[in-house]
Amino acid sequence: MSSRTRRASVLPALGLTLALLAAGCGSDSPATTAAAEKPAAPASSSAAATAISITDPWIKAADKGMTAAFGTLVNNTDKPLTIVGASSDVSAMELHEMTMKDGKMIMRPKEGGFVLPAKGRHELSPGGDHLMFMALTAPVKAGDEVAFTLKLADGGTVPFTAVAKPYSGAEESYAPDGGMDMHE
Ligand SMILES: [Cu+2]
Repeated sequence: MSSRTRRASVLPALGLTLALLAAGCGSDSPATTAAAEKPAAPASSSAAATAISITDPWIKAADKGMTAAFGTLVNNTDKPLTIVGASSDVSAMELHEMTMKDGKMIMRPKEGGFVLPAKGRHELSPGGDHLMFMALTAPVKAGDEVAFTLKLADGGTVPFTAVAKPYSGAEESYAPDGGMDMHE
């Protein structure tokens, strides 16, 4: 805004002519200096959006309380990527893993997040790592599409949509530090 105003007031006609010439003759032109003055676009979120894809995302249908989303996360880059968080309009979210404790499977927050190897995959499935919806604010019915966003360690964000399916498993206890069971 300010650079445009300044240029327009100093060289009203010439600036316009240069801009038109630049539009007609491709990339190597003096007018690119003006373009370079623009603040850099927040590239991280759009770059992140193509860096990670998710195959067959789905969320377990539930009327209330907790539920979880699954799918296969795919890292399309040649660098490892770490997912450190997730968010959704319908619930607070956590990254969870399953582990054995006192002879039964419990789930707990995944320390360090989900690490996707370079060009690698990370499976989220019932009985394994999953995206936990901690407390639904509205029922998620079979066929609903639920939007959520993954947050990367580098600050990028990746939006996804999961379709809701009925599923009778994944009723494991939640024990973030050993003792707490949460049953609906
Ligand atoms: Cu969980």
